[in-house]
Amino acid sequence: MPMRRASLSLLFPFLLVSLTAPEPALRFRRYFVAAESYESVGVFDVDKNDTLDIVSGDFWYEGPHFRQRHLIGNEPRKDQYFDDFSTIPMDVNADGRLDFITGGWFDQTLRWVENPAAGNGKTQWPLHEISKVGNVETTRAWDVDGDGKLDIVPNNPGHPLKYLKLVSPGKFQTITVAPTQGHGLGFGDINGDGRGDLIVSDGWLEAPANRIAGSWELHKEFSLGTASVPVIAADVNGDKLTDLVVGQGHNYGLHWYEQTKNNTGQRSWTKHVIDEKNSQYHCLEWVDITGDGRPELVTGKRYRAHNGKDPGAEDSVGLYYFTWNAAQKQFVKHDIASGPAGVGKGTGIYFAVADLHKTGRKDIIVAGKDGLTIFFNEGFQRK
Ligand SMILES: [Ca+2]
Ligand SMILES: [Ca+2]
Ligand SMILES: [Ca+2]
Ligand SMILES: [Ca+2]
Repeated sequence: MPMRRASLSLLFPFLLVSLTAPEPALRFRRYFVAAESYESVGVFDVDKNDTLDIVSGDFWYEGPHFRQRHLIGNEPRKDQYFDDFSTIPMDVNADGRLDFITGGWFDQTLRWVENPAAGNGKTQWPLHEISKVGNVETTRAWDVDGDGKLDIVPNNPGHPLKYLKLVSPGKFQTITVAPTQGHGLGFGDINGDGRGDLIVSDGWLEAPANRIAGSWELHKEFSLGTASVPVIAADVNGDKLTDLVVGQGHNYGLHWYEQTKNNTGQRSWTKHVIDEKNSQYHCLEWVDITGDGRPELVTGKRYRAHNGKDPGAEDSVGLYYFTWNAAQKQFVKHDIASGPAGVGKGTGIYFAVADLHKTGRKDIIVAGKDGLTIFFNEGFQRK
């Protein structure tokens, strides 16, 4: 009924504007890679030919098409999982080829997997045990001691909190930070003294001046529950105070905690809802995918995080990005792939964001018990 629509827009021009000018959304092209059920994926140039490759579980996939795949090893299945909960690229043996760091809940071991010098896909990758650290929920890499090099920080619920520093090729030093920790882990400078602090489920640990020999003071200023890995530490609202973005790894909810300080310097935290419609926000990334120079939040629901036993396990799965609306002081949710399992895409426990084809736009690479998929970032939709 074109006549009727025309007269409505004459009467209410603002109505037409508000309906036809939503916040622009990125378009993603979905690209199937493999029907594997590893939950972690990393991106790096395995064979040093200047194309980025994908590494997930027992396979690596040659860029730029990711159709040629090569066997890395034969990790045995543990219950319904593989003991492979991170894919952190790091040249551990200093031979100029990137290896990766992983570890698992069941074997309680961190290990590095050596990218072999010869073979280019014909040789399996040697496994090296780093340390028996306790059940590994997942692992992240941050420069904890501030020397400009990444350290390895496993989340070991119920076990001591520590970071591992690569001190010489193949050799790590373990520095214990706290006697125990819960589910969830983050890193960032909470108190603005220039030193990155560690965030655990029941508070934050203040980095001492000497981050190797000093003691880390726990400030129990919040309780995050069964929190995501990572917990994001970033200044969400632009007031120069570091805030937190926290997913519930095994329950419903995604929140941000606003840091405020009163005039005596007393810190407090205000919890704000980002999204309570989904559960199993286990893995979050804070990265600029829109290309405006400011980071967005990329996350989603992990498919079968606890093999169907978590609240919301029967719900649709999804991968999303959230932009910050400064005027309304809230996050805006954008779908990348949501819907019933098999239609939407779960996020796994460790996903990667990388510009795979040098387009200048960052793509999202997601593993999980519902397969390995790339979402190529095609920029903003043209209307
Ligand atoms: Ca390559
Ligand atoms: Ca190496
Ligand atoms: Ca600090
Ligand atoms: Ca802030």
